[in-house]
Amino acid sequence: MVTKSSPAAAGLTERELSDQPRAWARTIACVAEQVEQLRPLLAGQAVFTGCGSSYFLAIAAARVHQQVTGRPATAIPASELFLAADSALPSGQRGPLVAFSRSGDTTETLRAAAYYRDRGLGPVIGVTANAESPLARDTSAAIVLPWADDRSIVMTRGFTSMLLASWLASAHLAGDQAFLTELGRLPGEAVTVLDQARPLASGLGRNLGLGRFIYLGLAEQYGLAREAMLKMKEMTQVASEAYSPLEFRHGPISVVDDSTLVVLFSTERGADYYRALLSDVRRCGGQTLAVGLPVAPDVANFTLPLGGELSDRGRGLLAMLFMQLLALERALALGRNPEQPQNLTRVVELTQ
Ligand code: F1P
Repeated sequence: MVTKSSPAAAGLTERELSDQPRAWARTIACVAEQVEQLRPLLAGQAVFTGCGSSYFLAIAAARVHQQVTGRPATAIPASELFLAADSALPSGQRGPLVAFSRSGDTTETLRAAAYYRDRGLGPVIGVTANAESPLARDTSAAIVLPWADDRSIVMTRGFTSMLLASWLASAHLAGDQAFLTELGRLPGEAVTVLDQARPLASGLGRNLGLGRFIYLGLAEQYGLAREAMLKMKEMTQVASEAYSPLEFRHGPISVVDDSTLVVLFSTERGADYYRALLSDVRRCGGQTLAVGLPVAPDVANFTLPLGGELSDRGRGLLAMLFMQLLALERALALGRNPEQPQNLTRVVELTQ
């Protein structure tokens, strides 16, 4: 593995995190300009791929693509695509591969793209923040978002902007005006959320009585929950886990104690089940937080209602701002430098 380190600068993560409304607005304009060129390439059954944060966003991208366009879509970690294609790829796969990589340089993602291209399975569409990268240059088409590149190792605006780009492309492809209108509102909503979410993120992030963070998210929000878990791990090295909400009772609930915070991506779908789920967590001594769809005050210890008029998907993207802030606040409370996460490099390049 070769290390490419990123320059550390005080407050870089904070600045990039706070820049998301601007990055999202540019992303919306960029995808609107490129969508006609992408439309023919996106036809057919789609596979979404990436590594780390970019794989987690692939999960959220694939779920929404299938839901919005009605076309089958699946997410596969890049390494599995070339190491275990026989069990990972849908049999008889024909259609686009959408490969996400902030750097556009991650070896596994490039190998997955090459594997797919060499077998003639369909066009490869890169989504990246790096215009000079192989993923931008050597693919059938690319959505390039240079304003979303993070200089920080830990991805913040890169994650949400690449995901937004994918959701926009799916909405354009399906002609889903309601979803496009909703996505268009998100930069404005994000300004408000960044402001309103800070006190809660700071209060919980700096509460060192909490030592384990568990994130629960349904459908596309499962990808978001895994990214929230990864932010906490990368920035703080504090124990964190992620599950599909009702999976949590099937074993993982055994770790809950009074140092556990269970963070639910609160959604319309599943809402009927969440009161009982969070009540079970509280009975085991854990603290609970619902972010997204407003819940009654007695459902969770803490709530952060988001975007009253939005759908689960819009609220989910806004919820990521809080999740990033929570991890950042915990890192600062522990005296860790979020710009220099332990054992991590900005790009994982394989030498074998
Ligand atoms: C993907 C990634 C990041 C992770 C780490 C290593 O990078 O796995 O998610 O935080 O920095 O790289 P990329 O392919 O999106 O550039």
